[in-house]
Amino acid sequence: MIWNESVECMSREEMRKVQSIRLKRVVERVYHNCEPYRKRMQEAGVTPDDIQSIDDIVKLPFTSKKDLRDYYPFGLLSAPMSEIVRVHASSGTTGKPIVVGYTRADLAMWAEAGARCLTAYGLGKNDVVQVSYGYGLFTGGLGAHAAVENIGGTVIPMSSGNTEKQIMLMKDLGAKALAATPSYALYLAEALANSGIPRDEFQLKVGIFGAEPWTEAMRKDLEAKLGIKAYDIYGLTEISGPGVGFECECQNGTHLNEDLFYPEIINPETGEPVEPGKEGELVFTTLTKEGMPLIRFRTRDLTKLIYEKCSCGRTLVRMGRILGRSDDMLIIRGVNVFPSQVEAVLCEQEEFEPHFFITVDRVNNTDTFEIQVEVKEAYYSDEISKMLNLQKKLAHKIQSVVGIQPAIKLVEPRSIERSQGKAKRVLDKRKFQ
Ligand code: DLL
Repeated sequence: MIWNESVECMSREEMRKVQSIRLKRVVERVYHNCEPYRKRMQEAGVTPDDIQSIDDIVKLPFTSKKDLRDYYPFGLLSAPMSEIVRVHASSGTTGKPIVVGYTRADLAMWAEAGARCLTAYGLGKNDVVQVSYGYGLFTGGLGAHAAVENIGGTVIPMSSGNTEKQIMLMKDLGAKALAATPSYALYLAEALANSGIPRDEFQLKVGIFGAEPWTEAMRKDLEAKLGIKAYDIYGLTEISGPGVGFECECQNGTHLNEDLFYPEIINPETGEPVEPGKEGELVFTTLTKEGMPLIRFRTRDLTKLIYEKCSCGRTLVRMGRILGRSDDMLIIRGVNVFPSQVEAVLCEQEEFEPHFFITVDRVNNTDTFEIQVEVKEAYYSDEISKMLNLQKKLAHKIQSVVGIQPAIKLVEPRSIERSQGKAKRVLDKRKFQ
């Protein structure tokens, strides 16, 4: 099933027409209604008249996270406050959050994007969906919630936390799908196993996982532990929230709702477009938003775009898995390391749980790289030699993937703090020096 076939299966030519019309409209909107955008365009010597088709997008200046902070809270709105019916915010690593305002039409557009996702996961009006993303300023809870209502499904607005109750309601209310971060889903999987309730008392079949990078290996792990099919959902507060992109049954990349959010991939160093199919930084222009449209917003997410038609019939462009944000990337002794690489190794090793914590520091002018890893119950032992062997094996494996050797610290099962939202897996002490 496809929610909006006329759009999701549109020919490339038609899609470009839609994108061109919408781009012109949104550029007019920000130029006339948002001072910082007008100034920025004037400085770049561009006027709305210079934008005649989607190809002209490269003439427009970028927007960055810093702009959202500089114009905190409402400086980038392109609609009067009287039109704004909701705000969401994303907490940055430092200082003030980023605040986004939505008009009624923005919320409807977002719910449309979400409905396309859920339909692609095979869900419909007869299905119960447990939304275990946090409700509140975070877009996960309310975003997924609106999507379920839009397809006519039944939403359990659980939010995150209260794990025992999550399990009870999942069973009692017959949830077919669970929407959560992959790390929280992992936690729920553990809790489910420990509950002793037989799996066949649950109706759960579908996982709707996103809000943080996760690997193919983690997908397999979650699918095996929960007995479900796990789908990716992608999104970010600045652009709307969950539903910017979704996987279809082919699971061969994440389709982007490109009639609503126009994607580009640029070289993060130069800002120039990369060759088609190459990896780089994902940039979005919101094509229909009214409250806070963003032009060429630099996400810092690293991925690539795939334009070949998907076997599901959708023509919506796909993006590859997100390796991580450029700001998640650690540079340790000159080597680029993504926490997702560590996750992938752990999921593939029988002896360990994919729960880990990386600590990076600088001692005597040299970077240190330590990873705490949980050993599975069955492999945890008091015998030092056994533990040393495991440690060596893992250090070696990680070195072969990331390029440098970590100091592995093996810890007892269930000793690393579980996450109920986005996992925090890194402490970079060098930042405080
Ligand atoms: O995480 C929105 C969301 C909620 C998406 C629920 C999916 C499900 P932010 O808090 O603003 O918004 O964080 C956005 O999270 O730029 C990516 O770095 C990361 N991210 C989101 N989805 C995925 C995904 C929400 N499926 C940032 N895979 C984005 C990898 C993801 N990274």
